[in-house]
Amino acid sequence: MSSLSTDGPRAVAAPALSDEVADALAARVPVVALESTIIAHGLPRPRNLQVARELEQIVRDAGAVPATVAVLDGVPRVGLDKDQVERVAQDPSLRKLGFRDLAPALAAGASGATTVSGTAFLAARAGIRVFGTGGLGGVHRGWTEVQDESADLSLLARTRITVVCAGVKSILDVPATLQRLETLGIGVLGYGTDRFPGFYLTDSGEPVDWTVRAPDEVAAVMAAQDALGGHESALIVANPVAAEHQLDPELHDRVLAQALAAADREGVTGQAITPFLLAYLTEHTGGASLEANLAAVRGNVALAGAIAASWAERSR
Ligand code: PSU
Ligand code: MN
Repeated sequence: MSSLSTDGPRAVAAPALSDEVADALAARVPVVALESTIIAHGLPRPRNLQVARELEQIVRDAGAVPATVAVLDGVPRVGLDKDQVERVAQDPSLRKLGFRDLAPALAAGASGATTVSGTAFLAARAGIRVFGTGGLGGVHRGWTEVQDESADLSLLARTRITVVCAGVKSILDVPATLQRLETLGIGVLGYGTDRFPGFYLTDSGEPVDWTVRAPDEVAAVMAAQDALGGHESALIVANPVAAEHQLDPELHDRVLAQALAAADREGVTGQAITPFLLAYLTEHTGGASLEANLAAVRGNVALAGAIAASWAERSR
C-alpha cells in the first residue's frame, strides 16, 4: 500500500527515480524534467501519447535523459517507464496536481499529472536543474475580479530550476504576469530575442530585458545564480516558437476572444480554465493552435536538452 499511514512521522517522501534517471544523475549525465499536465490535460487524446513519447525522444536526441514527472498511486515519480507514460496519457481519472496538491495526493494514494509548479518542485528535489515545457501559467485576464494567478509563479520564486518555455500562455494577462515575475524576483532571459514570446505567437508584444544566444550563455547565468547565493529562485528561458510555426496572430486574437467569452458564459474557473481555453482554441482554429503549441514545446524541449548538456559539461 503506497498511501501514507498515520503511525507518526516518516522519512521525507523523496520522489521515486526511474533507474535510468537515477543512473544519469549519479553519473552527471544531463537530465531534463518534463511535466505531465500538458500530456494528460493540455493535449487531445490520442495525439497526447504520441507527443509524450516524441518529447522524450527529442530530449534523447539532444544528448540528455528525459525525466517525465507524475504522481502514480500516491508515489511521486521522476522518470516514467513505457507503461507509466501510457497511463498518464490514457487514464481519464488522473487529477491535475500543482505543488499544493502533492501532499494530499500522496496521503490519499491518488494519481495525477503534475503542472509546472508540481513538476518543478519534484524535479528540483530529485536534483534536476533543467525543465522543458510549453508555456508557464500566470495571471489570468480578469484578475481584479477573480484573483486567479497560477501557483507556477510563486513556486518558481522559491525553486532553483531553469525552465525553458515559450513564455506564458497567451490566454493569460501577459503584461501582468511579467510584472509578477519581476516582483517575485524570477529571472527571465529571451533566447535569441529581445521580445517576450507569446506561446502560440513568436512575440507577445512585450519586451524582455536580457537576451542570450547559446546554451552555454544560459549555463553561465545558472552558475552565476549559484555563485550569488541568496534565495533559491528559478530562471526562465523564454524561447519563441519559430515564425513559420506560429499561429496566425489575427486568428489567435479572434478565437481567443471567443474562448474567453465561452469560459465566462459556462462559468469555467479554477484548475479547469487553462485546459478549457487550450481545448477551445484547438477546436476553433481547426487544430492550428495545437500545431503551434506542439512546435513551441518541441523547440523548448530540444533547447532544454542542449542547456542540460552545457550545464553538465560545466559541472564536470
Ligand atoms: N504548457 C502547455 N500546455 C499546458 C500547460 C503548459 O503547452 O497544459 C499546463 C502547465 O502544466 C501549467 C498549467 O503549469 O498548464 C497551468 O495551469 P494553471 O493555470 O491552472 O495553474
Ligand atoms: Mn489557476
